[in-house]
Amino acid sequence: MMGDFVMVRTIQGSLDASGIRFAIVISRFNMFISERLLSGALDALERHGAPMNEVAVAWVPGSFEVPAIAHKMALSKKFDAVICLGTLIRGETPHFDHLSAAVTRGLGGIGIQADIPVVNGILTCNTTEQAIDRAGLKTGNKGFEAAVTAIEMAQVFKQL
Ligand code: INI
Repeated sequence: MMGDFVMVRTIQGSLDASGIRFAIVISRFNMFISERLLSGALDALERHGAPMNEVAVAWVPGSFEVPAIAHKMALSKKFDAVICLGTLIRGETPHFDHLSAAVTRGLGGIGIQADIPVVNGILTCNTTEQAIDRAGLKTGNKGFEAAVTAIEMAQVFKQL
């Protein structure tokens, strides 16, 4: 019963982005889709009150390069959260499985090591159509969702 636990301290993040400094790392590969993820992320930050003049956007060639720059930005102390965006599409490379595993593992490690939230907004899709659907068509915009996750996580970090 919920009432049995009234004395616990609940830690949970609000979706208030005011005063939070965000970095975005984005891959240029599959730019047509990734730029829509960026629009979604910026839209989410602005609508939740983030100081937009403090948002930094770093472009890298491909998703494989995202973790290295995310790591640098996370360690710089200039940001409170890092949002990583990119688009990996299986149809276009036999390296898809290696690339997506390396990127996912890389980002997970950075977040834990750097002690600020590092959010994985990199699409891993089987087809271009699936990627388009996740970048603002049928299934929302994963860039927007990644930014909202970063806001919530930054707020959780603030409480700890
Ligand atoms: N990078 C992507 O971001 N998405 C892809 O779909 C992709 N494909 O298909 O190969 C891709 N490859 C480039 C890779 O991320 C690196 O930039 C490259 O291997 C150089 O390190």
